[in-house]
Amino acid sequence: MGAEPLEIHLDEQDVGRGLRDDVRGGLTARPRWLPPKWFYDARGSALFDEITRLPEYYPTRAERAVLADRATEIAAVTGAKTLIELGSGSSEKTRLLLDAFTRRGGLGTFVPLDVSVSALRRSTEQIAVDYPGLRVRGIVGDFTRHLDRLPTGGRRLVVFLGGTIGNLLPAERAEFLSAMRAALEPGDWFLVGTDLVKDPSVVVPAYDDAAGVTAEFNRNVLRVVNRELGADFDPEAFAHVALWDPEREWIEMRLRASRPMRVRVLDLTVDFARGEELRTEVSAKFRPEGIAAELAAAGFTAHRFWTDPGGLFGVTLARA
Ligand code: AVJ
Repeated sequence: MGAEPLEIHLDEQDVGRGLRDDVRGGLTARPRWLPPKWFYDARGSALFDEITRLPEYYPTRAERAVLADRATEIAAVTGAKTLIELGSGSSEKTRLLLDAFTRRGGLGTFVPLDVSVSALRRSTEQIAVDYPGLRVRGIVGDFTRHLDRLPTGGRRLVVFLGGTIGNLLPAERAEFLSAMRAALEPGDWFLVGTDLVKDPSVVVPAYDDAAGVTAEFNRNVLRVVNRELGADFDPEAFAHVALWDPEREWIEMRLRASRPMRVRVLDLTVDFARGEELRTEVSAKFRPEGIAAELAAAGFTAHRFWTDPGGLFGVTLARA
């Protein structure tokens, strides 16, 4: 059947405006920050795929183990007609669900939503080839803004994998979960993957790998800003930092200026002192009781919670 043309809810103008607003807001704030969604141009998406194969980066393998174990059960319990994936990227692990739904029968449509046009083009074309008979409707959109644009009707299962929900700050997370619940009807389902709190000696290397792939991924945001906004960051002059925050139970990625620098971007002149840091990502880790409480606060009922055998990563199936 082939994938349907991508549905664009975020055009180049919106993306450009969003990036300019984030750069203006984040680079004039103290401490400085940039939101992680800007990592994912074609090169950033490829680097992230490389991260998922690193020996230190356990979340992808751990989540895949849960899905491999539970996909048949998820298909049976939800009986979904439409599978929607938020922040779908390559949709590689989602194939475990698509396989289970294919065995079971009854799934008609797959709707991946992502900010990355390049990732979405590749994944929708491949999935349409590999799952003939499945309607594949890719949506270019931002899961913090476009939940009201999801297809309605039929029994829906929305999946949000990889622990990407951990990129949202706690207040943003509460807002996202409420919007998610509001976009669903009673009887629809929500499947969410969350990396779990564990010893920093395991978490930190996952965000600071020996081969330096995560460092390149981190610096890629500066390349995106250079290309899209004509900034003159010297990415090589920024060191990759991954830091565990024990109070907030999250990992922060930062870029640390290795020398004093003056950067020009938009109409701004941004001076970095040597050692000054720019926060580029928060990746929150969760406790099972915290996940259930956050879902309940948004109006979901947590139905099942599973982990991989190592207890590294959690997957929750909740009902709207
Ligand atoms: C795709 C957001 C889940 O937070 O672990 C990987 C991104 N950042 N290495 C994560 C990421 C650094 C990843 N998520």
